[in-house]
Amino acid sequence: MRYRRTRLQGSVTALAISALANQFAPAANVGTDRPNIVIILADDLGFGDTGCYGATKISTPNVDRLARDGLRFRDAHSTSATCTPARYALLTGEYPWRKKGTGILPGDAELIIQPGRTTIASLLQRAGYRTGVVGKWHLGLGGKGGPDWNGEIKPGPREIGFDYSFLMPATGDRVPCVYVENQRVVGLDLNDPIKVSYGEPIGNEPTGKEHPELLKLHPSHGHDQTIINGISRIGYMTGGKAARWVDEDMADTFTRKAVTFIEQNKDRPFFLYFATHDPHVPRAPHPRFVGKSGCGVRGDVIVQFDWCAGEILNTLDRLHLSSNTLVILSSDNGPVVDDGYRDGAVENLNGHRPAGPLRGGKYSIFEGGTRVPFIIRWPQRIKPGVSDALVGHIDFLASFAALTGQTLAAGDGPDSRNVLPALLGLSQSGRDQFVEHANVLAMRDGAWKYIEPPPGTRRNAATNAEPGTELGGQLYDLADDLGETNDLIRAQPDRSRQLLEQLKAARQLGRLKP
Ligand code: NG6
Ligand code: CA
Repeated sequence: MRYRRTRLQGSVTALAISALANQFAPAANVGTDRPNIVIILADDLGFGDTGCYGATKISTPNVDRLARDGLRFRDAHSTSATCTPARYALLTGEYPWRKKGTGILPGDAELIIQPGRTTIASLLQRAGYRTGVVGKWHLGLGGKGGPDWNGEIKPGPREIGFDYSFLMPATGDRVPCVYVENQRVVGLDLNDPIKVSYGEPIGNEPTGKEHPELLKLHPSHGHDQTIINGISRIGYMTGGKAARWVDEDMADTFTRKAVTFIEQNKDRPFFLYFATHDPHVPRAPHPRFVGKSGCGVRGDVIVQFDWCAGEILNTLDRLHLSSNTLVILSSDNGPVVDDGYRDGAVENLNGHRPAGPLRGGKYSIFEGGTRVPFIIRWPQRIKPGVSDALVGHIDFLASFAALTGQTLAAGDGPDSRNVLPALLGLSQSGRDQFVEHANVLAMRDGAWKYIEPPPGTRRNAATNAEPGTELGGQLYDLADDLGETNDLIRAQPDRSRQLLEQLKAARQLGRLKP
């Protein structure tokens, strides 16, 4: 037991006892193994987007290699069908719908996770890990009033447990289009300060709305404000010209930073949260990936994502770290094809099915919204295979606590469950119940799924996504009907009522039964 900080197991006696206990504990609870942990989280990658999950048109050799050597889950979930709430839950272990202000954030939002709160990063820090986040953040930065782009940007990742950060602050399609490394905008010239507005237009830079002739990528919905790198965005921005990113280089930039973090920390336990931009919009692959998928630009950025994942795996191999590194690859929410730019993704799909056999996708309460690719590899401990255990990103907190021999304090990760035995392939069962979240909530109890009725039924105008809501609610038996086409709400009123009650209890109690 060589914890740098032992807030939770303070006294020497406690340490000795727990060391002794660990000696005899079942393998899944051994708290002295400290594998490096790398989470590779794609943005909007669907259940059917990779070869190991059945894609036949898009080639993803690196993701497939990870699956071949690891455990591939078929019923693993993000909490939510969009980004901010999904990432909030992944880090905190709390259902995002319990907290106001966890919806899709604008690029100038303040940090929505309370500084000092236990997250997977601070938990691993306590176990002696060096922690880093590279890539998409989208959880807000700064205190009240949002971030000071021209000064020190805090609170942010550091205040919730990350020693190192290199961020895209919000999304690729939202201003400001600059990177933030630790607490500063990278490459900022203070004589050209950054200003950002999500209300009134500011400055006199051209917008997509007024100057479509300047665009290399045209919006299909929204996305018609300040033009950066020939692409109009959500929000207005002026200044920071020298600091602006080039979309085509983003995958390389993030990958380089992630690889450097691994190299610099190869001699100690480290935790890397590598959150790629791909395949989110705007899709602007590096020229070497253009046309490589045969399925249009969305396919090309999936090939680019696969390359990024491969670089991480190659780095672990090169540094002889693979056998004791736990790698998890997943996605923050389901897939979407037209998400606001006319990039040809719809026209060029070429028969590819981003959600595979699932109904719905991003924004949807059907399984396509939150059932995501999820592969875990730890050669020293996990036997390769496939698992149908029900698990969620929300369970990382409690499971990593178990892995590193820590106890969570009351109130930490209230909805997180220790599913470590399932993650390690020692058990085929994960959690019994799980709440899925899009515009409404759905209760999963084993293979049964109850979708609550919406306040009003509407299609998502921006994307034509299928929200999946029906007045009166819906009931599906996923064991028989993975594609959610046979609504049993009328046929099974008792079961529907029971699931509705479970959902109510989850809402009220703040806690599901373990
Ligand atoms: C939506 C955007 C969409 C995307 C999404 C967030 C429009 C019309 N649509 O509001 O393009 O940015 O927000 O995606 O503006 S997420 O993966 O970060 O949740
Ligand atoms: Ca997303």
